[in-house]
Amino acid sequence: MSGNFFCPLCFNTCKRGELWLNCPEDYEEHNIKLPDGPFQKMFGKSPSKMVCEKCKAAQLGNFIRFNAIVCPSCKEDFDAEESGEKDHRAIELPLELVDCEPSYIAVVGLRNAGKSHFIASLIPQIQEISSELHFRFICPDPATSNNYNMQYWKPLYDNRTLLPPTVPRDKMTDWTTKHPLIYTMEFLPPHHHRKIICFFYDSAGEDLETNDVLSLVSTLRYLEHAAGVIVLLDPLQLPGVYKAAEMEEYINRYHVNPPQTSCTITDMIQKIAQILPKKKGKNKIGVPVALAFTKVDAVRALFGQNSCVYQSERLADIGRKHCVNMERLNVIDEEMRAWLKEYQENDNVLGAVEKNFDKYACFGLSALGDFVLSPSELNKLQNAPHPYNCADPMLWLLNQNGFLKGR
Ligand SMILES: Nc1nc2c(ncn2[C@@H]2O[C@H](COP(=O)(O)OP(=O)(O)O)[C@@H](O)[C@H]2O)c(=O)[nH]1
Ligand SMILES: [Mg+2]
Ligand SMILES: [Zn+2]
Ligand SMILES: [Zn+2]
Repeated sequence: MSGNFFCPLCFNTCKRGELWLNCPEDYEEHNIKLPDGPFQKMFGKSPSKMVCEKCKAAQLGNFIRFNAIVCPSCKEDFDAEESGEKDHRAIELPLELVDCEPSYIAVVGLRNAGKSHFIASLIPQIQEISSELHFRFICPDPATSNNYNMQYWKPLYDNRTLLPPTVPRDKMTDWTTKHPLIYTMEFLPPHHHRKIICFFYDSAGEDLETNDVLSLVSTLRYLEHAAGVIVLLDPLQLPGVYKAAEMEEYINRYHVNPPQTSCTITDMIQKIAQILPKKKGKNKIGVPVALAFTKVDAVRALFGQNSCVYQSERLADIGRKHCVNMERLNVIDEEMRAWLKEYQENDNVLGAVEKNFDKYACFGLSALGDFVLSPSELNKLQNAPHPYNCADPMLWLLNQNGFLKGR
């Protein structure tokens, strides 16, 4: 990790030596600045092994270790906040951040694109394939496990209810929702041994609808640092899909809204392209962009019988000798592009993507599997979700970033 630290919570940058190490005993005067500098790097202890000397001196315990780091701007905001119910965990970040390469994964898409359901199903799907692909996927952050369980897993998988719309970032009040989801990934042979810390941001679609580029840049500031972007697209928002006779029944049953004209998929892609950093000396964006169509269960009738998008349920096909099966991803990419060409009509998504992004690939996934609402209760699912292909965009991004080898 370089000398500068980009805070995944407040999006400010500071020097590593300005970060606070947090003593778990809740004595503010115990917290110290992160020891940094060349000497520390060569001979120093990893912060996760450092014990709090003040706890030792106060005989609270000899081996009480610092348990989190806190960014100075977050701390300043926290100290200035006057409201009664302050929770220090709101600004604590896992110590692993100091030792791992950070990797910011943005999940963006218009309102209703399926972002929240995608994230709900992505996490268990990554977990499921991690041993096959020889990497460890671990949550080092108590706020994340709490947030994931309460906001995603419990409602969708335990209670089988659809998730409510995500609150736009500037209206968020509960700190747990402001926290991105934080996981570490450690890659094992045949991959190069590396450990990264991944931040997943679930954004509200409204964030992207604004035409005010400045406000967009400020809510999506993490995009400037993104190692990869997953753009989720609702296939039902493609003009050709919405019009298709095969879709009529589904559209009526679930009251699907017609494609938005105020912000089309192409408009959204252009906005994202404005924020992402351009490749040096080039006009295109260098960051890999995964264009993932969600809800493909709903549009099955518009694909051929033997479409490979729907043949990916077998876990064994995802990997090849513990590497990512790139052939499978390439076939899906090709098929999705051809499909998009047929159904995008006057919303020229492919044109916008081609023009702006250097590296991109298309995917098709379903966060819910065969989606059936209960006839009696609105928003209740009839059976538990059985998602498919949700990890594909992530596997591709990890491969493009050199973390996972492909075959
Ligand atoms: N058929 C189908 N519908 C889905 C799926 N995922 C989401 N949806 C529908 O799309 C709606 C919006 O999803 P949501 O994740 O809240 O979208 P967000 O606004 O982008 O976060 C949900 O209420 C569901 O009705 C899926 O995998 N299949
Ligand atoms: Mg949402
Ligand atoms: Zn202490
Ligand atoms: Zn911060």
